[in-house]
Amino acid sequence: MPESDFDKLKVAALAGGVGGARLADGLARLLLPENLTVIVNTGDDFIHLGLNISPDLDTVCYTLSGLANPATGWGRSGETFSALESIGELGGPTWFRLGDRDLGLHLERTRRLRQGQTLSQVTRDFCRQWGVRPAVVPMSDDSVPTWVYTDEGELPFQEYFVHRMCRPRVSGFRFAEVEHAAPAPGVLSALQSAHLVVICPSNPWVSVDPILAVPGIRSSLQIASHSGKSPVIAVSPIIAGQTVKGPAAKMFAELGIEPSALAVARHYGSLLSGFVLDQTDASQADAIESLGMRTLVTDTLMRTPDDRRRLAGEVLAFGAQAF
Ligand code: FO1
Repeated sequence: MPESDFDKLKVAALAGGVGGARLADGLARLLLPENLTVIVNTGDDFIHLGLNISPDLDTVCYTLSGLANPATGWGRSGETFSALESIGELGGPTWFRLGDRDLGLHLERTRRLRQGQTLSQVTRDFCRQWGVRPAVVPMSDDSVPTWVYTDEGELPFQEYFVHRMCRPRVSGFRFAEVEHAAPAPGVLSALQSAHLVVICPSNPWVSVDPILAVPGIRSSLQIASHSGKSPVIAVSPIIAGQTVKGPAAKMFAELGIEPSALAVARHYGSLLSGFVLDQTDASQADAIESLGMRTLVTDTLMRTPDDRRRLAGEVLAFGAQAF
């Protein structure tokens, strides 16, 4: 499919952390902005230092606006940490590395939420200020915090993931109150009108499952996929048994799941029309196809902005074959 044909494609992408944000950025480089909606996990959100923090939403917005720290993938480039140092001097918590500029965002978001604006309204406005043109939408405006079942009891997600560096042994996850959550405005309409749905290379268990658990989202994907109207394509976040970022491989092992592209494909199962896996995992392609989905084997590692664009182009061309 020539790149010019991408102008006709309407895409909804589901994204969590850094890998998801990078593929979303590749998609944004190829699609018309009005044809891309990025639906983002907010299960990682938490209140810290009295502020509303939305790590995955911020990672996506910073990445799409070119403000992201290229080394970590989260937070902003060229950050300073004077406020955090000052908090530390006073004996406050410094385990969650909030930079000065990033803190400005959290202060302003918290102020607006307290005034009664919704998370999707605040996000839309921040994106406009940053010049981010595709729609970036939280999965829900309701709070759906992820809790982690561990051998040390139930822990809030960031406590487990960042503070405890995934050291406690994990046995499962809970998305609190998700049954009462509503998809944020624009989520279901984006899924219903998309020609193609892309599940970005984000952790299936903690970044994508919270999105799918919001009532109405999984069923919209199921209808899209099964009716053949809009294929659902997932990109594996696992390359050669490892995650590119984050300690998810340890998490998988503790959950009794072999960290592999095949395990990810099995996890999404019949939701998918197609699956994109890394060339180092090519030997798993036949087993994945036997699950009833087509496969694309390619280089899925996104080191540079050019890689994001190339991978996004391959995903779009692969998805569009069935469209
Ligand atoms: N991840 C870390 O591993 N350590 C941090 O100190 C940290 C700070 C941080 C600050 C703002 C932000 O938006 C994200 C931040 N992250 C940090 C990343 C983040 O918490 C996780 O990677 C995601 O929640 C998982 O997708």
